[in-house]
Amino acid sequence: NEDSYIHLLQHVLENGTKKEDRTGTGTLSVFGHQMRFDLNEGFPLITTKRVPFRLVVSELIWFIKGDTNIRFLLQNKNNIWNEWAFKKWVESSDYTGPNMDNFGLRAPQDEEFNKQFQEQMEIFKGRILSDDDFSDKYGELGNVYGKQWRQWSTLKGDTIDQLKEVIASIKSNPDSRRLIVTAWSPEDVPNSALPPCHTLFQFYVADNKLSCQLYQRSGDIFLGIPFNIASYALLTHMIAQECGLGVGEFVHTIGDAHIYLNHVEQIHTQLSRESKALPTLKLNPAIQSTFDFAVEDIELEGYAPHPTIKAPVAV
Ligand code: THF
Repeated sequence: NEDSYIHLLQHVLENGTKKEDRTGTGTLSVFGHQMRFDLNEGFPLITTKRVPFRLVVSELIWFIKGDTNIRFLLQNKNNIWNEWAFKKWVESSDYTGPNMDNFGLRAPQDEEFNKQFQEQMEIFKGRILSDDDFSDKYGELGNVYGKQWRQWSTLKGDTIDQLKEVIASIKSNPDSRRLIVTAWSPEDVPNSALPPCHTLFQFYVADNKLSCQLYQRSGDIFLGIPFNIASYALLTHMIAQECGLGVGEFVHTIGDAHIYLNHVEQIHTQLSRESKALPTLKLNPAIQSTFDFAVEDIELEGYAPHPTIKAPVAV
């Protein structure tokens, strides 16, 4: 069940320290927190609000493909990475529309500005989808997860497919203590718009079951964390199916675990709700490789959550 997530919400509301952040929104924050989810007890998708699972699926498939351009996400009606690409666009010299400085802070507070922002965002999305040159230039997020997982650049100038190698190692040497994929590259940090939040993950095999632990350096507890739990749980199921293993636990370790101050009201609503039974994941059993899953091969059964709770994303 989702008790460990509910406990995290309560814990940070009660014990979090007020802390300013990069986005200027302000947070309540704790340092160093761990949650465990037994993947045999059901699929850990939060039920006290609706989490849009189809967005989790298309984002994970995007990572697994090694894709770093938001065009694929937009083709799947997934808008969760738009703000980061849009930011690059409106800060570029090619952009000539109305001033969009600090759009993330201004849009939720200023209705007039929000209208302009939505308008510019629609134009931007349209161009990403229809104009190849534009999308190559402004849809590209650079060294984000897809790149680091599948095409890690080495000093020598070649690339390492970390995800492929870790899956091969799970099969050939399941007792290994080196079943690691890292997204954190110190070399890239200074010129990256958003250095990876999911810094490193490790697999572990015991009793023919595959477990996964994620070290997340920074976690947006209300918006991001429910996605992140579902995403790594799904990845673990996919790799377990390929390797002929059962699933064990997903262990989620977070560095700076924070609640944005403009999410506090929403969290009170969420905490007033009773959690429901977790859904069950159904993967198409015919898929033999993690790299072959498409959106339609992944389904949930029995997901009957409480209604959506809207909240602004800090950029
Ligand atoms: N930055 C911040 N501030 N929070 C994050 O969660 C976050 N991510 C990714 C990168 N930077 C981040 C992007 N992932 C949503 C969910 C995940 C995101 C970004 C946004 C979000 O807004 N979810 C809404 C639904 C959105 C929709 O329906 O389109 C929700 O209600 O869950 C951490 O991985």
